[in-house]
Amino acid sequence: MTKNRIISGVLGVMAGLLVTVIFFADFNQSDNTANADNKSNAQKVYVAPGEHDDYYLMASGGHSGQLFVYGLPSMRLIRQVPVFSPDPATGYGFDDKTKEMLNGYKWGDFHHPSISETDGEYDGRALFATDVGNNRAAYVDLETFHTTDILEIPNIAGPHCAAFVTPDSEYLFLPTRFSVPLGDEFTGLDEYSEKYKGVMSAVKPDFENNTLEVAYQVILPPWAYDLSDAGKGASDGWGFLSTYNTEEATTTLEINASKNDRDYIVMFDWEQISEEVEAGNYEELNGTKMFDPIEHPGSVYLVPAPKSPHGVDVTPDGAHFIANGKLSPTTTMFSVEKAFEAIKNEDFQGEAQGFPVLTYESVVDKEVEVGLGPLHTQFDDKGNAYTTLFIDSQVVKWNLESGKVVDKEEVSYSPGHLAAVEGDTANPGGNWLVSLNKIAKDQYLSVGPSHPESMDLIDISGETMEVVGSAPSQPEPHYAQIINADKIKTTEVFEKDEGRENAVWNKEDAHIERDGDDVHVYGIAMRSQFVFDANSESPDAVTVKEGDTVHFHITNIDRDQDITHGMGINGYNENFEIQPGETKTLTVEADESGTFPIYCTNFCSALHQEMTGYLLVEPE
Ligand code: CUK
Ligand code: CUA
Repeated sequence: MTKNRIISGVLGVMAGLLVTVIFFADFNQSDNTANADNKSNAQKVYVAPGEHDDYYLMASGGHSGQLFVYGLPSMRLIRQVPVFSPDPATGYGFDDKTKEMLNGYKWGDFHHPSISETDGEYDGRALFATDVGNNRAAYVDLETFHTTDILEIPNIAGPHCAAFVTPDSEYLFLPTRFSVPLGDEFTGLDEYSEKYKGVMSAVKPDFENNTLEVAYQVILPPWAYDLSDAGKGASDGWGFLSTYNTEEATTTLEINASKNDRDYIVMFDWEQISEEVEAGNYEELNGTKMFDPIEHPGSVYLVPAPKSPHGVDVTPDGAHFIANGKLSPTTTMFSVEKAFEAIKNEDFQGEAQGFPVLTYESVVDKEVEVGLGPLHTQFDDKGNAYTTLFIDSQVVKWNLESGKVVDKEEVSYSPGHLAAVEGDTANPGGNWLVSLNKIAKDQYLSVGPSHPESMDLIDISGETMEVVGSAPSQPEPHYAQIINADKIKTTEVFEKDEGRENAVWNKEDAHIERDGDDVHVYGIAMRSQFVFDANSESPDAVTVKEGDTVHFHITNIDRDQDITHGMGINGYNENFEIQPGETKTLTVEADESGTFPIYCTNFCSALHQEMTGYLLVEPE
């Protein structure tokens, strides 16, 4: 290149730079305001690498059966916690304990997370999950983010529990979407109205042992119980359920369950019911205490609500409950005080399936014209409600006092639930709201005919709402709860418990015991080796005979934060992780002779690749 050409080249670059500078100067000037806004929105949601989000968003994973944990406001997916379905990444459902917990189930349909509460506020101890698909409830310990118990519940079908833990976590109530015949005898659909029942379960959490048990069940009419919420404050001791199909249709529900102008909100006095059950007013059915409120009246009342209501939500002070009629353009706000008054005055318009129906007029406070397809409502700290409009693809903000719509915000698209910061508690945060949209359409890079769901992050700190962020999610969050991060106190490593069953804490103690055809391996995992038998020439090999059953009891003796080991057996269809300080047992059948490499599946050190061993199965 000649000197001249270099100079002209430099000049060309300078000219280019000048154009660039002028272009940007111009852009900055002409679009100053929009630019500043964009910047502040970006700043609002930006959480720098290494910094932590302010909130956890705990989203149900729908028919994945898992819990999705996001950070807010960054909307980063932090973890998927397996609850109702197996998970190869962690070996959930593979090792003996979780395999027994899952009991063969391949899927679950988790709609509504419910964080435990004290005084009507999230306390960060546990999260409860319910499985609409297979009639289970689960306890997720929020110290470890591990599912510690799964309860299979008899006599019910489709526990579609909403965020419905009572204010001091006395009970988790599980009303059901599907009515089924009571008892074990076959009953055809022709006897639906008489013999089918919607059974609601009261499940009691045990915070000492991180477990759940059925306390009792309540017989309700054969309707679909959709959502529910616990009373608090003014309505403490009561629960509220929305219903549809009070038509009692058994076929083509889309048409036949939408005929009535009004279905019911069920109000029930769970404190009274609990006392009655305590006093012995129940019958046993399949091992549970079954309470019949028809036999023992005075605890269940019906309030007419338009029209096939979906969500029912109690205001933070507990003085009102709000029903969203999915086929009505209004949401209806009812007064708890008026309802109590109407019950006292027996202001009944008649009865349905033997239960007294209060007159609509005696309980209604106001109808709010929100828009099309209202589904769910949350609250802020300034007396406002936020309701999703499925058909309009909007979130509407309205004032509880005036009943006036304050603002509407477009979301993308078709929102189901929404979650505000602690927005279903006695003390909502009032700064963020996430719209859980059912349909993402064109929001993200296309991945073919089916798209992820979408979640829009909305700033609700001002008078008007603004979408400031968005994140995709896997199928299919229904509800989510947002909890202050400082309420969650996680375990750093599992305690070194010398007395723990099957645990070995020194590699010198690793050994193998044979008991007939059962071989018990008491081994350790540490950076960067497995030791199964300290006295063997190949301490990282396990030799057994074809036909043996091998129980790997493995303790991760690395008690440093985040040093997790995994143990995969090549060709064996088995893998599980062992977190720092944890002991797990995996049982496999050595039913074919051969050589099966064992290797660590979690990258744990520079010599992770060396962390291998063998399962040697000798022919018979
Ligand atoms: S349901 Cu899914 S959008 Cu199961 Cu809470 Cu309303
Ligand atoms: Cu242990 Cu990789």
